[in-house]
Amino acid sequence: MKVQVINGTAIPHMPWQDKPADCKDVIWRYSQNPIIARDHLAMSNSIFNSAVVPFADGFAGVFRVDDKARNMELHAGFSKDGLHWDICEERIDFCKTNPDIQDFQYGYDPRVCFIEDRYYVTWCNAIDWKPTIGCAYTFDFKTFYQFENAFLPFNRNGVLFPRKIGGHYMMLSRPSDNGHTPFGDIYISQSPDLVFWGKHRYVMSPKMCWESTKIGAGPIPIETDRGWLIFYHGVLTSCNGFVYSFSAALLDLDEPWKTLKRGREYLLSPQQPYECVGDVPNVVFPCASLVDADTGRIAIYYGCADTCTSLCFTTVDDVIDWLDSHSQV
Ligand code: BMA
Repeated sequence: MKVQVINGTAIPHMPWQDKPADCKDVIWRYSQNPIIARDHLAMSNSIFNSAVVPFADGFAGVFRVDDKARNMELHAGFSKDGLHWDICEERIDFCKTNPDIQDFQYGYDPRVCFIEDRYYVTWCNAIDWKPTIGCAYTFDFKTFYQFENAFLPFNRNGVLFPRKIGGHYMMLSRPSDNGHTPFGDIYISQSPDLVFWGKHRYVMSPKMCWESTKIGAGPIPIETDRGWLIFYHGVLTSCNGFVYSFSAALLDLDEPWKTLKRGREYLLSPQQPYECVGDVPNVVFPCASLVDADTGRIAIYYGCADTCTSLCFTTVDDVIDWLDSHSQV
């Protein structure tokens, strides 16, 4: 490995696949995609845009499950191999850490971040049916403790960093509107305690055609000796609607509002049938990237066409080599 992963863990139990000999891209898809079908649960309309982490001797996750009444819910799940998932039939019933926390209205696009001693979940949560960033923590993926929303509406794509930086917790987010938001930049906010957020800084705006409508942070940033490696989605508006692709960037380790490198092109765009056809066509939406600290291999879980969940692979060296030759900041 040329680039070192910092503060990572080994994930030998992920069923890694090597890059196929005929693959010309930096990211390659798992050969049996999608790994979670829309009807995985009897009650599910779709399962997508979900977050997975290494847990105990396997994996755990928080899944976006839209039910057949088209409510948007969050469900916990467990897996030994990262491919075959036992997803709970019942949605997560959050324990409120403060009685004033409003009852769950909807939740979607979760991310899971291990910080210090527990797993934090951030998701798009409604206040009075207006989206912002909901926050909870769990130790076991059975009991989830909901605490204060990070921001006022409207906001989406809240993504925590896995450690404090300069004495503060950090969160990327994407201020938005109450609809399908035809704009969007990534910002970063800082907090001493994960409750009070401030010192907001601008990070990135849409730049290239593939992301010209809006961008939003994806999985939890990966710490490397070159900077924080992030994957982020970008949206193009075509004559037939939005097209969601994703790419990568490197942020400064100490001042992560500074973008060091940023992909000129997408790394993955909707091209396979399960990415192009579904409830919302032409969407790939990454919410988790698991990195094997020993080898630098990366597994990315991504939602497909707002319908099912897939897996793809790359390596830290491959992505950073590509950023070194394909960057436009
Ligand atoms: C975004 C979110 C995502 C979804 C995407 C495409 O605004 O709602 O959950 O995948 O739109 O529909």
